[in-house]
Amino acid sequence: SIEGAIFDLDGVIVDTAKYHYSAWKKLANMLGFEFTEKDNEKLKGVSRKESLEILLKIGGKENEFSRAQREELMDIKNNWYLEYIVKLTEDDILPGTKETILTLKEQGIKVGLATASKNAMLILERLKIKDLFDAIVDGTQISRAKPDPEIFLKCAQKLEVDPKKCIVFEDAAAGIKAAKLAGMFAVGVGSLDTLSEADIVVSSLAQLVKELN
Ligand code: B16
Ligand code: MG
Repeated sequence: SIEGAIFDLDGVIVDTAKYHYSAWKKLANMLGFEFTEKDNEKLKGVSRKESLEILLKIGGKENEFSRAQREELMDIKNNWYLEYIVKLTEDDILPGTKETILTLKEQGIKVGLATASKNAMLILERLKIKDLFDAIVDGTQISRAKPDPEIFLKCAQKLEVDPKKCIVFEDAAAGIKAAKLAGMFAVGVGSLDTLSEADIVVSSLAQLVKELN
């Protein structure tokens, strides 16, 4: 039986994935190349640093920048991203999110958040949902990015729940892989095309709520 539920943030609870995409696209254009929505799938759930590596490779510029310049590029991208984030409000919480979390809690299931984002605390403050979680693990607390299972195992540990008794809600292929490597039940939130490794796929948490009712 399930004792813990772990949520991804970007793309599951709030649609920041589109802001990440806009900011990365702007960076690619600044560097002189195109960056498509399909390219962007490879960045979902992946750390900022690794995202930049993937992006530079797509533009054929993987050998062009020093470490210091790469830090600068990441800062530029993050500042663009933050311009969107500071405007987030409670209305940006995706439909079905609160209902899903509250339903789980009513059943005595502990609820955690596991996100690769280093901006997570800011986002949670904007959305006013920090208190909904019994445990939070963000990008500042992990050393290995998804698809490594570290983030989910750490969250289960904080929740004091056996990883095998956890269910994960994820929108990224890398996150589904991480959840499966952690021995958890993985719910893909999005499309079957990209999330085929998940145990089940729902199009959104709103759809899940509708199906459960
Ligand atoms: P930041 P998640 C991930 O969040 C995003 O999916 C990914 O696209 C992003 O690069 C990563 O966070 C790092 O975010 O630049 O804010 O530190 O999906 O794991 O909640
Ligand atoms: Mg995500």
